Parts: sequence; C-alpha cells; structure tokens
Amino acid sequence: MTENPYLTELQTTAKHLTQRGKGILAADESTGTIGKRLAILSLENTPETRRALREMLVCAPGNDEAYSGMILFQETLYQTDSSGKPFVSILKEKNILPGIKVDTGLKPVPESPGETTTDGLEDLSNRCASYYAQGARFAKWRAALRIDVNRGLPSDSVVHENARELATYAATAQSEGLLPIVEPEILIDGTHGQEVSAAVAERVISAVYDALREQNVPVELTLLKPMMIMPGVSSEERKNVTPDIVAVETLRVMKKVVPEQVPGIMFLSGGMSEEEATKNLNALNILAEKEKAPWSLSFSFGRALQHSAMKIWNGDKNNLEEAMQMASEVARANGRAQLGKFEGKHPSSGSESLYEGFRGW
Ligand code: 5MM
Repeated sequence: MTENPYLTELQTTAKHLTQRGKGILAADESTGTIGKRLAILSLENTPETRRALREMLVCAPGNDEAYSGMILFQETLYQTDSSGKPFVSILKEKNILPGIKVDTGLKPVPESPGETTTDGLEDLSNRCASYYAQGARFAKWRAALRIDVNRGLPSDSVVHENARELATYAATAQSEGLLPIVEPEILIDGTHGQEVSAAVAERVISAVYDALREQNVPVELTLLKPMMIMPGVSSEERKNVTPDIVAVETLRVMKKVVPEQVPGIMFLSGGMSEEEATKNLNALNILAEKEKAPWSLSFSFGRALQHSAMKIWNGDKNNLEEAMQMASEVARANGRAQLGKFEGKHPSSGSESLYEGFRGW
C-alpha cells in the first residue's frame, strides 16, 4: 500500500482538533436546515442572511479560546465577512481550522420506510480536493439512524449500508488531505429507554469500526461524532436522567466499541439544551479522567452552541455585539466542560430543549 502524502498533515490536524480545553463548532447546517431555524426568527433564508449569521459565529471575539475547528457548509467556505475578508482567512488568523460538511444529505430507503442512508459519494474525491484547495483541513459526513423498537429499527441492512458509506467517505477524505469526522447520529426520537439507546449505539458504532477496518482506514486519522447515550426524547426516563447517569453509560459504551487509537470523540448535541449539553460533557470528562479514558472527549455541537446567540442576533446588525458575546461565552463554557471544570451558571438562556422534531430526512 502506498503511503498517504498527507499523513503528517492529517496527524497534525487530529492533534490540533483534540487539544485540551477546546472543541468544534458545527455551523454546517444545509440550506434547508438553517432555513427552519431562521424561520423561527421570522428571517428569510437568503445567502446574505446565512452569511451574516455565519459572520456572527466566525468573528465572535474570544471564540478562539474554545474552538479548535469549525465545520462549515460549502456555501460558507467561499463566503466573506461584511468587509470582504474570506471567512477561511479569519479562521486561520484565529488558529481555528476550517472543516467542511461533504455529505449532500439524507435519502430515504424505499424498502424500509423511515430509514435513510446518505448521499454524496459521487464526485466526493474532486469535491474534497477543491475544499482542501480552499483551506478546509477536515471533513464531516452525517448518517442518521432511527430507533423504533416495535419495527426493529435500525435494521441491520441500513446499519451496514451507513457504516459502509461512512468508511468510503473517510478513506476518500483522508486521501485528499481532509481528516474525516465520522458521524453516525442515532436520533433521539422515540419512547425507548437509555438501555435501548446503549444497545443500538453499540451495534451501530461497532459496525462503523468494522467497515473502517474492512476498507483499511487508519482510525488514528479519524474522529467520531456520536450522540451521548440518553433515553429517547419521549421516554419516561428522560425526566430523571442526570449528567452523571449520561456520563457513566456513555463512557461504558464508548469503551466497549471505540478503538483506543481514535484520537477524539466529539459529541453532537442532538436536541439537548445548551445547559444540558455542557453539563453532560463536563460530567463525562470528570469520569473520563478518573477512568483514564484513552481518547479526548469534546464537543462538536451545532444547536447547543448557537441557539441563544442566534436569538439575540435576530438578523439585526444592532444586536451583533451582544450576540457575539453570547456565542463566545457559550463556547468558553464548553471549553471548560472539556476540562471537567465547568461550574456555576450557564451563560446561555438555559435549559430550553432544542429538539426540533424528527430530523431523519
Ligand atoms: C446532528 O447534527 C449535527 C450536530 O448538530 P447538533 O449539535 O445541533 O445536533 C450537525 O453538524 C449536522 O450534521 C449539520 O447541521 C448538518 O445537518 P443537515 O440536516 O443540514 O444535513
């Protein structure tokens, strides 16, 4: 096998993204997803509104204390701030690595209603090469798996197809110099308890690492982006779940299925409130230190880093400074949680659930 010419750079990227006290902002919502969030603020989903929103997130002073990387949507990778300076250059000056969402969205599986695989493998290699040329240094691909105990979902065939796609994507991204984040999201929709979430996560994540091995993808040059192990959003157990309970179960599952060589597990927030996401990450890191977990445990949150700041911003330039301050404070709270040192009041507007309804397709 020939050696990857980007090997050293991929190693450096992995190290950078998993440094202590920092994590990743996922600001890579596709046009449809961000449109739903803008609609809540009664804002029109135009390229300029999306650019202005991303300017608030990229340019927030002090966010570099907590962000090692930022995942962008393709459109944003080529956009600039209001003075015309490319976002990529601004991120570079802040020592925040630009990343890129390279999947092109979910697609339904006709034989299994409610389940999806992910599009985007076609032309992936060329697109990755262009994103690298534009300054991206890591990539992300999201698979979404749905739990439905009565119907036996996720089905084995869909679990394996998503794992195969994630591995093909990871191999392609690595060969073009982009460190792949592998995101097998298990959706929180459902009435199932934490035990079911744990069993499904074991099955799904194991299948992903089997597929990565089968396709000879070096896992030390990948990052995992899973959901924390929690009861379904409509489960009775949900009310009683504490950060310590989430931490114990999440760490137990990750230890069972994630190889030690993986440099980092960067969790998604998946509908948790801003406060809940930070507190769970904090509890996880306290436990991980006690148990000497082999990987870095950090965040790659979207909603849980943006929600309060977006509400303050509300599409109005006059609110920009205050919104940026909120964006940065929430980022830094999560930076402290990565160290297991978050305490006191959460800077965000709090414990409002960010569950948006089914995001399967
Ligand atoms: C699960 O979504 C990812 C993490 O965001 P949350 O922390 O809010 O759950 C997120 O990066 C997602 O992959 C992007 O928003 C892209 O999603 P779409 O639905 O636009 O493909």
